[in-house]
Amino acid sequence: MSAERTFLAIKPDGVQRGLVGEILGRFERKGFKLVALKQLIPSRELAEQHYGVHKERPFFRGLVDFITSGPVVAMVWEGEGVIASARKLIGSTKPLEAEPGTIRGDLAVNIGRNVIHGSDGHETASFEIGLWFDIAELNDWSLSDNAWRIE
Ligand code: D4T
Repeated sequence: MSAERTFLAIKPDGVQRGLVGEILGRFERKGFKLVALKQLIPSRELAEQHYGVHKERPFFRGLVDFITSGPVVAMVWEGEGVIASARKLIGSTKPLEAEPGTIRGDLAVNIGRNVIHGSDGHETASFEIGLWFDIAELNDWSLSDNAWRIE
C-alpha cells in the first residue's frame, strides 16, 4: 500500500510576496516528504478543472482570474496523515479566522488572497495530484534520516 499524499499549491499572492521558502519550510520542518515540485502559470482550463466544484459560485470567475494571474508553486507532499495535517497547518479558508501559528493565520488577511491551497480529502488529493502532475513527475524516494522520525 502506498503512503498518503496530498496536493498543495502556493497561489500567485504567496509567490509574489516571497513566501515560497517560508511555506515549504513549514512542511519540511513538520516532517513531511516533498515528492514533486514545479512552478507554472496555470491555464484557465486547468484552473477551471481544479475549482470545478465552485463553478456555480459568484466568486468563481474572480478565483480563476486570480489563480491564472501568475506563477503557482505546485507540490505533492507525502507522509502519514498528511492530508488532514496539511489542512491544519494551512488554517481556515478565511485568514482572519485562521489560528495564529497556521500559514493563513500568520501570513494572510483576505479570503481571495489566502496564499495556499491544500486538498481537503483523499479523493480530492488523488484527483488534484493527477490533474496537476504526470506520474513521471512524482518521485519515490526514502528519507535517509527516517529512523529519527519513526520507531
Ligand atoms: P482552497 O481550495 O483554495 O484551498 O481553499 P479552501 O479549500 O480552504 O476553501 P474553498 O474550497 O471553500 O474555497 C476555494 C477558494 O475560493 C476562494 N474563495 C472562497 C473566495 O474567493 N471567496 C469565497 O467566498 C470563498 C468561500 C478561496 C479559496
